[in-house]
Amino acid sequence: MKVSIPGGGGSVTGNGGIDCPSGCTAPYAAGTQVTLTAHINGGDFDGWSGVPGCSGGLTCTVTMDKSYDVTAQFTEQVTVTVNGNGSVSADGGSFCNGGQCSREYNAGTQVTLTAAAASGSAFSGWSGDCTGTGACTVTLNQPRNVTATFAQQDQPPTAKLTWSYYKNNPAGNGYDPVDALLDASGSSDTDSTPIRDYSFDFGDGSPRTTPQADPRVTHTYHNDGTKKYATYYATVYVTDTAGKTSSAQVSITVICC
Ligand SMILES: [Ca+2]
Repeated sequence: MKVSIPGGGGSVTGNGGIDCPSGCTAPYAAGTQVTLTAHINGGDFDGWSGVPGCSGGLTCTVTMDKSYDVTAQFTEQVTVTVNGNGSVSADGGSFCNGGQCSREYNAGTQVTLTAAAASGSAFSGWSGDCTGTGACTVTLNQPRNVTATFAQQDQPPTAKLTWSYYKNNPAGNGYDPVDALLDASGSSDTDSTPIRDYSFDFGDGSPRTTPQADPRVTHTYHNDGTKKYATYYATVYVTDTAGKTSSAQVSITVICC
């Protein structure tokens, strides 16, 4: 009697000395009845081959009327967990688009898992039975658990700019000079790279401010008298800690004289 366990995934014992994988062959006198028992290790049992009358049960009884080559096929499960926005394919086919997914294979099968990030996300890497960020190949000689983690990619801030008078204008609102408070405090950036600083271009030829943490700045606008209405476009540049910038603009009109 010879027992084979292709790919592992369990063991087989039997009366008369069979204890596979350590002892997979044993001699028997003709006519002996041998009962083989499959012992699962984590996965499942697919079945016996080589003995007429034995199929998927965990035990197989053979009467030794000749030599027997018995194969015990176990299965093992691979479980994939997807953290974040992305998917994992197995050997090129769809496998897991989120949450947790499991699949069973014949023990010993090699499965190659590939991660794909969704738009706006990036693949951070594998954990569990794989590491790194490349393809993940697992050999199913035992149950395998793999987690694919996807992180939201850095997004630029959302810039917002408003303006108001920061002191009463004696000439009346809109008339030269306009003492403007430019306020970008409504800007936002809620990802892992928040807003770092603000820089203002007043739009009247004066130099752009150096980046500052304060989202607000004051500036006095004038009308040089060449036309009744002088309109300026003030711009704020909002930059996050990853260096991504976005901008917003307001217009400020100064009435002459
Ligand atoms: Ca950001």
